Amino acid sequence: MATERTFSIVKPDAVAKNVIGEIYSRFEKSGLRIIAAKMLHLTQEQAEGFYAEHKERPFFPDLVAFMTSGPVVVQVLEGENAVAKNRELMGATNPKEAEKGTIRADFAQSIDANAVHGSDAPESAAREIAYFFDDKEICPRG
Ligand code: RTP
Ligand code: MG
Repeated sequence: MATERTFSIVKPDAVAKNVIGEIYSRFEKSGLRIIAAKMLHLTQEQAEGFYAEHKERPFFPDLVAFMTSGPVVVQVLEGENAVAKNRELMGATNPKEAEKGTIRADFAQSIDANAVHGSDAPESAAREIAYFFDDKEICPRG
């Protein structure tokens, strides 16, 4: 199986809860490698641009307000089947529907404050990685 990359965000609620390390530990235990990472406080413009595909959705203003409410940690994960593996670790968008033992079941409180973001396909992963990282900030390992 081919090595793949995905893009991930530890959202403001999880940073505020002090569970960055617990979430990173789940990535690592699943075999995914963190090959780029940084903490930042998204501007309104950065959040709107990142979620541009949801611009017309009724939850868009709340989503942007939430994502700019505090710092986030953004990372690139690499490994076999990284996109699907990360989605599995995250659980369903709504934590009430997320399977036991997933990041959202364990750390999220609502569909807005749902602890993490993860790319939904290799194509969106490539776009999202490029949105936040220059090539020289990514440190793949052999
Ligand atoms: P994400 O993009 O954050 O990884 O989450 P996702 O694929 O599971 O969900 P998506 O449909 O892409 O929605 C992006 C984020 O918008 C918020 N949302 N709120 N109130 C609502 O009905 C609603 N639906 C989505 C969530 O925070 C979701 O993660
Ligand atoms: Mg999504």
